[in-house]
Amino acid sequence: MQSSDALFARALQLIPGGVNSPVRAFRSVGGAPFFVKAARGATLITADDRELIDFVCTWGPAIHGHNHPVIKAAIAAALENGTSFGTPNPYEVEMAELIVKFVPSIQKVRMCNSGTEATMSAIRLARGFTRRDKIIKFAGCYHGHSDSLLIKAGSGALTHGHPDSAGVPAAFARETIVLPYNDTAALAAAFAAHPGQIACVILEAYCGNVGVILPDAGYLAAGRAVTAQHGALLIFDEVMTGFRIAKGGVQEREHIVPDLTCLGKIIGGGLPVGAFGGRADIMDYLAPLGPVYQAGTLSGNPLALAAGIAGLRLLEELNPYARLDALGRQLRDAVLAAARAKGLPTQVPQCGSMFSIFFTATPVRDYTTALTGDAKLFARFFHACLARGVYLAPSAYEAGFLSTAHEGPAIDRACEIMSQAIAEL
Ligand code: HOZ
Repeated sequence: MQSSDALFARALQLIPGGVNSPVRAFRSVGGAPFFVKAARGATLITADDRELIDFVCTWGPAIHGHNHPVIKAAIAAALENGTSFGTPNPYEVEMAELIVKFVPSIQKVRMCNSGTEATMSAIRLARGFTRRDKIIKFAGCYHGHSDSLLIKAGSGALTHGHPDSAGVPAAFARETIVLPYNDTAALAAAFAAHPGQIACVILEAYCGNVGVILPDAGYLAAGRAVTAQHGALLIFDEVMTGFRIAKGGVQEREHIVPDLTCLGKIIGGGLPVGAFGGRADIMDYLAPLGPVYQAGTLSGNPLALAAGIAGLRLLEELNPYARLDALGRQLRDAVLAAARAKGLPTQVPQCGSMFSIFFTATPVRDYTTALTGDAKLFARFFHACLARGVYLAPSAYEAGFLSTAHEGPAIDRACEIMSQAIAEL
């Protein structure tokens, strides 16, 4: 196999930036991305035969680690019967039953192919149901790359300096109201300023795309109350947090009942999947029952759903959330201890198997405070970790993810490496 450098040189000729999603590029940390030829458990094996302890976990889906034998076997079994039918298949019913069982706010669900499709479709459904056009999102929250949502967006849009993407018509952007996260007064003021015009509020209940940011006590409940009061829908984007923070996602942990929920990542077991669901009366506005159109040739794909169902059943069987939280706390404590020893002001927001590392003295509670993190120092930390065998997301504004496969030697070694990397900064 060619080296990562040789493969990247070829990719640069034919693929914009050499990557099929900007978050994979190393432009904000410097250097060039490595290519991966295989992944097992907590480990990536690069084209250059390096073994890296992976905290990207394919950007969230790999909660059981890479290439889990149960998921692999489920895909192989499904493959025996074909790859796509273009008609309903039994996996779709089983997946819907599992989602509805674990996420009680979801009474009906529609499968699609990515988190972007899920959020885009949920927004259209909210607009169709309420017959209103405006939506509210929060600065730094990233909900995929549809036009209405690429405004003050996090993730790669922020990492690469384009939180307001070019190509989004001004007329679309005008319908998106952007507010600071964790600011209840701003939310109430926006509803007061646009009476009867706001279709929905969409948020990452726990932010993961500007780094991890957790809601202040009472913030989500205030969001639920103000949307209900004004006849707007509350949409939780749980593409990252669904089945990761708890089986029922953030909404289970925080006891909030949103009107619609967007899912993805874990429910595909590593294959491309998205889903959105919620109150039956709202979901029944979708075609063919209702006037809101949404569709997809590969939606409910048997391979993807077989993988996702196997992953969800494993979560049901193992209930690994306390173990994952212990791993997250071990990592957070190690990083904070090393930073303290170095005299380096550092924040490590962590919840369960999600974490971020911000080099700042300012507690991070929204987009503005996230930007106080020293991105140049993060880049040095990133490379110091990578040189020693730990792969973090190549951005100061992404979440890190843990899997059950990190338990044992991988987490111990990673904590040691991250501590050394901090000492060297
Ligand atoms: N939500 C993921 C990153 N924050 C998406 C990964 C991607 O854009 O490729």
